[in-house]
Amino acid sequence: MKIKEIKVIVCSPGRNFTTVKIITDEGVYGIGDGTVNGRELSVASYLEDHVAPALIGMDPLRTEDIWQYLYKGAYWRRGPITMAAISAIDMALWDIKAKVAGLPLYQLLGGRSRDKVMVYRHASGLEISEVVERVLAIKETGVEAIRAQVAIPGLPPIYGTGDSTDTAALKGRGAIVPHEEVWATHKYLPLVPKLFEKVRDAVGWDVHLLHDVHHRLTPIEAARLGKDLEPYRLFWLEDAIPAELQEGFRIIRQHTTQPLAVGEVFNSIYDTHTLITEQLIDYARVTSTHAGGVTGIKKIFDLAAIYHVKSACHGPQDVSPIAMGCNIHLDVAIPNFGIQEFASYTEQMFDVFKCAWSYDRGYLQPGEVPGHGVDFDESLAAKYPYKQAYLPIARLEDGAMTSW
Ligand code: CS2
Ligand code: MG
Repeated sequence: MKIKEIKVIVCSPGRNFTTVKIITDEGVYGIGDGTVNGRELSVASYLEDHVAPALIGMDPLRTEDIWQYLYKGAYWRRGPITMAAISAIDMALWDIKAKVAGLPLYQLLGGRSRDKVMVYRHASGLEISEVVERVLAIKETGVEAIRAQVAIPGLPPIYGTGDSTDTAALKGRGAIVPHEEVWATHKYLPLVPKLFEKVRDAVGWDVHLLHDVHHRLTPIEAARLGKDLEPYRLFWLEDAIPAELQEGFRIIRQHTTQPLAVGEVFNSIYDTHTLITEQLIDYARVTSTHAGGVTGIKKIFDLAAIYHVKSACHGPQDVSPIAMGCNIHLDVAIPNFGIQEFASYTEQMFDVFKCAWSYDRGYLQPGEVPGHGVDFDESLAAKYPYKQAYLPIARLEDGAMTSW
């Protein structure tokens, strides 16, 4: 079997996605997700200009060798664009391999280790009372784990609180530019424990509660927040500090028993190995789109398993339904599954990406069809052309740039 053709398609059924389709000389094909939010065209260009031409004629079943060819073979290693391209190819190749085997992907990853995949869903709002209502409403739908976020009084709504801001490009300076958010740590820090006091009171102790800091604190601020949240026993505190400073987690760890999660922006095992081997985190949030596909995140989760670190694949809407499918197959198979983020998708997205995986009352199932079980409607996708969009940026109240 040989790789005959590689198509790269960028479409926008409500948001932008970069999708790869690998077609073999025997007619079997596989699809993969290479979406990097706000950088979709860069991944497409890397794939089209540099990756696809080199892979034509190769044996698609050599998933590990092709992964190494693209990773070790490239002098310029790692980075979100390169790794998203490798991820997309890798997912498509595993799809082909599992289709050829006539098995759902999870069977090739060791078979089932569990019956179902627990998810967490998002509750957010401008006021604490609004968030509490949403948490209760989500709980009513059978969900057992909920992330709660609230806007900071006196500041405009930010990421994860009001309307979604994560594709909010604005017209300005004669072009489309990123939406700008305002951040004030001293207003945020006392607010979050108040939020969780109210949420915990309302929801009781059977529901797991999570919170995403989105990389906005320093280590000592995060340590303070972790201590203040201890009475409410969060499932985790996510992305407490900018993720690239792995040493910073030592400071947080010294001060709080609050479980910690990080990794949605990581793209290789080297971004996270200190955090894992020093047991500085509890959950690794890498996802198949950004950390090297099925092959890449399996390596990370296998290392993590040795150090009591569990999986928690990133799963917002910009991780496409294809990558969500791959994540779910890994989630059922690996021994150290923790939780799966699930923001779900719109009907328009589900029309373009046909999924064998399914969601019901707080749990996901991978489906039993051969491959990863997600197909892509190319002609429908063509009706939704790419639309320029950005992730927001964040500034302090004095106008200085800050992490988001
Ligand atoms: C978030 C994401 O899902 C999460 O936890 O942090 O919404 C993230 O901001 C986006 O995926 C960025 O593209
Ligand atoms: Mg996050």
